[in-house]
Amino acid sequence: MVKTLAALPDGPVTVSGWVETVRDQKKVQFVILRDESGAVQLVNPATREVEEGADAAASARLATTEAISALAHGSFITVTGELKHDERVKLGGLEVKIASLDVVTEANPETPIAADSSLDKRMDWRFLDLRHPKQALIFRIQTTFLHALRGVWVEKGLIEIQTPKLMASASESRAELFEVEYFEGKAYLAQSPQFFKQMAQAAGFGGVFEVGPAFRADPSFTSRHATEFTSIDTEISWINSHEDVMALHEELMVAGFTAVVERHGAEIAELFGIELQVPSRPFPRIPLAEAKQIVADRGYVIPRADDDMDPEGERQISAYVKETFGHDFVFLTDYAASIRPFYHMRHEGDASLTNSYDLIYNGVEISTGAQREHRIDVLVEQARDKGMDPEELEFYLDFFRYGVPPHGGFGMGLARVLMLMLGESSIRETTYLFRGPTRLLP
Ligand code: AMO
Repeated sequence: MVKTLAALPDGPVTVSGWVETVRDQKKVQFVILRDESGAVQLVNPATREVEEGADAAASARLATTEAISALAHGSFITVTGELKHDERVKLGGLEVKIASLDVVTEANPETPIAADSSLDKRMDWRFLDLRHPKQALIFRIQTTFLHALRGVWVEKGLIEIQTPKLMASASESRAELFEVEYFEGKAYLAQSPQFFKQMAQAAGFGGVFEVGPAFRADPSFTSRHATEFTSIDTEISWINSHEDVMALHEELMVAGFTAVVERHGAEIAELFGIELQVPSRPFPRIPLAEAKQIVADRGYVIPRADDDMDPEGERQISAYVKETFGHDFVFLTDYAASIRPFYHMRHEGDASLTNSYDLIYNGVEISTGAQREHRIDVLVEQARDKGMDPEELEFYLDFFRYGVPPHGGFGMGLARVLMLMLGESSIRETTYLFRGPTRLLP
């Protein structure tokens, strides 16, 4: 349970927490004790020796002094004493004069990580790394953000689903597929809930959401890729185009950012040095072809032969949007069919373009969304177009053979949103336990 140190009244208290620092002076000892709600300064007038035959109280004071001198950073202790609110005390203005002290669990005296340890080393010792208030704040923000999104979904009557993570087929590109032994056969780890969230539209649910794990066998070591990540997914029926999906997407982001700014704005400013702003609606929208032209005009030509934005292109278009519209978000729309999955609906009258978008935030893609193709004959054709065997997709294609409304949705990487919101350099910082090509521990 989360306690609040600051809310304790003056007077006798018992407090528990981790030893952050010990200042062992000749006449007085100071300990900074921290729990999940903050810090308190413990003070103990030192008793360095007692005369032979001294009373039990004097011996106890000596024992407490010696215990404090021997305290290792990170030990978990419980202290009883007198609490006093005193503004002069740094780190929260709380001081407890120690009456008794109990070392509940002692920490090894050598701390394996320090403030300047490498990210990799910190990840090896993630539980110690997470003790820093800045790290814990990331996950408080995540809690607030997701809670606000859920508020919007629930208010609108969407249904929460949990889709299976063991699948018989790929749900995105076959290139990034984890294969696992499954009794006598094979199974695949879900790359996204794509097919199952669409199934809910065929089932007549109207609208669904899921916050759950997604797996990608991506061997890259970038700051934005993990082999397992938390995906925020939603899918809604009765849409006219991807515009309706973008409108919901904006509403969710505004709700999430509003809650985070209201609840954590001051702490974010203090610990991350960022004045987080709630984005204004509508977010700017730029068709991809136009965005590429803008980026080229700024002197950056996307080197890849295909039609996608690359990371530098994303940074450039974000810089342009910030300069031109003062906005941190931009929807890039109307991606070429050649670089989109078979299930994206194509433009009426121009099959080379799709009713789709990516949401870019502070220079990085955080989301992909689209209207889906719901006409079975067109869908089968588009699958064939992508070199896929419709027979392998029978279970999915069946959804479209018994009546399905026009629908669409998006998937968004949770750790990427937090990374960009807090100006962090990698999703390793904003993932509770990161998984990458060479990391399966802890
Ligand atoms: P996409 O493959 O673009 O689309 O993924 C959606 C979002 O998920 C996040 N993401 C990742 N995050 C960390 N590590 C990865 N390896 C990784 N891969 C993707 C990104 C990305 O924008 N089914 C579609 C979505 C939809 O159309 O509804 C999909 O999965 O933030």
